Amino acid sequence: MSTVVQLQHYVDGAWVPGSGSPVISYNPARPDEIVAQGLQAGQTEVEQAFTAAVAAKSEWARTPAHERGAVLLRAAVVIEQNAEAWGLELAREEGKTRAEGHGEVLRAAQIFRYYGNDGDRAAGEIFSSPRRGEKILVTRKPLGVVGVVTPFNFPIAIPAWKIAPALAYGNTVVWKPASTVPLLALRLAQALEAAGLPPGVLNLLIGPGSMGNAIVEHAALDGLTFTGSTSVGRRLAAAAAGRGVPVQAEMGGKNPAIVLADADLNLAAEQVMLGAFRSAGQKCTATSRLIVAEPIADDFLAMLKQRTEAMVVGDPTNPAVQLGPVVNDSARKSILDGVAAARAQGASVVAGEDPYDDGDLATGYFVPPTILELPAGRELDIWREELFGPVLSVRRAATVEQAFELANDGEYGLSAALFTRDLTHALEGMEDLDVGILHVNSETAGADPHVPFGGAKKSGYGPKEQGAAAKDFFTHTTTVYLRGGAPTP
Ligand code: UN1
Repeated sequence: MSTVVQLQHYVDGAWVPGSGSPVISYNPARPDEIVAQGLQAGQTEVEQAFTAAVAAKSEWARTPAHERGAVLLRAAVVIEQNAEAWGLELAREEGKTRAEGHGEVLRAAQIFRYYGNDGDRAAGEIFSSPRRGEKILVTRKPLGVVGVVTPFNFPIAIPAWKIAPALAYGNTVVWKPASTVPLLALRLAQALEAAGLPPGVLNLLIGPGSMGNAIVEHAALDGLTFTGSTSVGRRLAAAAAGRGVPVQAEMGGKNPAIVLADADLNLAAEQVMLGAFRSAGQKCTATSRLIVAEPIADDFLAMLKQRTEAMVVGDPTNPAVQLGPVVNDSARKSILDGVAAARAQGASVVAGEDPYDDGDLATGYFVPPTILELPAGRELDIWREELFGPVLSVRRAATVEQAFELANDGEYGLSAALFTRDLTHALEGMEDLDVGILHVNSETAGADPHVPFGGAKKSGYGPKEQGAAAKDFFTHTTTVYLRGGAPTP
């Protein structure tokens, strides 16, 4: 039995116990096991965090970008050195497999390394002027104090995507991670502390959802970046916009994989399985819809059924396990309710058992990997609503055009995967699929730190994340019309 970690908050360079109500995080594979516990932050800590972030902001903004980057690079080393141990903690607290947990921690290090080096890249632009003796410069400045609100499903990678660029570009941060999976937030703050981040530049508050409101309503807030559910994201974005605060929100997805008749079916089956079931489907980029060409549909569904039934479900810290639990009991209930509703509305089960009702899989928050085929020509909620679990809905398409129409059906447009060996179809997909991220012959999830990440349509709001796109959110530009005076004699 591992030790219980004591949760604390990081405010103005010090670890503090918090003045709010108790918070406990459990192992979702064995809910009688406590992973971490402590007291939540309260309004007192929110005030202290903002005071510290405001006090630190001008000095951090003035620190040369190279020096800010050096702190991030040192943090990357600390994260990497701890990747095994923190990856295991992540698997224990969130429920993704140990290999995925380890991979996520390494990914956080990679993100810190990318932004750590950004201080040595271009810092602005220079234009010619229509007037003699003048140059026009576009320089960048940090927003100031940025609120960072992050979800449970990538408890270190998503914070890294937001915090690394926020700090690299000279902002100070007040950060509220999801209180259901708080442990990796502590680890990230510890890495930055060990790397020599000055006090007040990053403030970590573990608190309830309502703390997101306290952050967005705070008078000292200069920007807000959020990843999480559509309903919370829209509410926070509206509140931020109402106060004139710039906002970046990454929200829902209902991402399709489209398997055309000419696809490499083994590759497509392997990738659809990864997209649908890794992290138990708890990714905004997970594959939750499959659109399969009619002529190959029976064969392809048989391949998926066989692979789904062979999946090893269990404690994610066991290296043989491929699918762990979902994050908590209410997630399990809402996913199972969604499956039951789809079945009641006419969906048929391609693969998937009834809910686990005895043994460890019933005690933990496990959901059987499930594939449902939806009846043609009928509207089912599961086709449009994000379940955030290991559930894939399937429809057949008679033509490529119909496949793309089905893929574009819905309010989200985060990512899509297109499986084809025909270049013409790949090019048509690039043109016609209304998404922020398109994978040709790979799964819908995955993101590299040096390129933009984010959705089309209602999946996101505000500038995209990562790569050069992050700069658009975390800085504002000043256009400088630069002339000299008369030459001194
Ligand atoms: C990935 O696809 O590997 O909330 C990352 C999410 C996304 C991150 C996806 N913002 O799931």
